[in-house]
Amino acid sequence: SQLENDLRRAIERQEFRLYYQPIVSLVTNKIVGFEALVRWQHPQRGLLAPAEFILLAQETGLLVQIDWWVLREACRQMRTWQKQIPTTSSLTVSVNFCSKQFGQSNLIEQIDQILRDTGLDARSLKVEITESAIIENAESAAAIFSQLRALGIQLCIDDFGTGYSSLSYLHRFPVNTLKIDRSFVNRMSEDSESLEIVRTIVMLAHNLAMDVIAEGVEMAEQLAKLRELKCECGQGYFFSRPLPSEQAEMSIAIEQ
Ligand code: G
Ligand code: G
Ligand code: MN
Ligand code: NA
Repeated sequence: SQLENDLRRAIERQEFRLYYQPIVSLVTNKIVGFEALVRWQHPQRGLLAPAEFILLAQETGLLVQIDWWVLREACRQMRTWQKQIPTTSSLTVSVNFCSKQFGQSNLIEQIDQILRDTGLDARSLKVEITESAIIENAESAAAIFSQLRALGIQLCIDDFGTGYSSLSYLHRFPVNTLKIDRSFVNRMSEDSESLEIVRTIVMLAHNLAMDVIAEGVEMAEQLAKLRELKCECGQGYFFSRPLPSEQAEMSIAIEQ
């Protein structure tokens, strides 16, 4: 297809952009990090969200290349902010890994190289991986997690609660954070079952010494409930949409 040809060229032509969505502490109300989210600045179609090209990128095998670019750019950007704005040294940047990238045999070497090239401290990097990507790499996942943790990188399970999660092995993974899928957060104000699911995920995380990010926080009621449940962090339109880098930078600069 035309879009597939365009996608192949988009990498060489550097048409991808990163947007940064703030992750906010529900205790201090301050930004503790950003999730880097890819966009495609298509020469004719304009700025495309991942929904419009991620599946195609996955099917054509191009998503791995895109994700490596995303990792490098996110690390470079965070390092730049840390040099410019002293208070950002404790911020993390979260990057999504697709299943195929997570399973690559030279994963650790490539990440280590990017950290050295960009000068970013491994502790400032957080890798987000979905439950389904873990299942698809079931045999190697525990070893990969351990190696990433040994480097100092933080680990987050994304969209938690939606995948086919095997709670029985969650405790064997050295994961730092569970990110509650936004579908539960969306419904938690009206729907008592969703509220109970959120409560249960928070308890599970805390019992396993993990912290929690609630995704898709849009309303003050949700925020109040999440605070009550002792959920550590929130992410969503209530706080901020994903922002271009200049605006993300302003949002941290004004917090100083
Ligand atoms: O950015 P949005 O707001 O539209 O993202 C939609 C979906 O695309 C999310 O599930 C998100 O995890 C995924 N996504 C966004 N950026 C990346 C990326 O750089 N790599 C991968 N693999 N997925 C991404
Ligand atoms: O899980 P992914 O990595 O799937 O999550 C990021 C996605 O969630 C992006 O598409 C982002 O634009 C979207 N998102 C972030 N905050 C909100 C929100 O408050 N509401 C909704 N509906 N989507 C959100
Ligand atoms: Mn994510
Ligand atoms: Na998510």
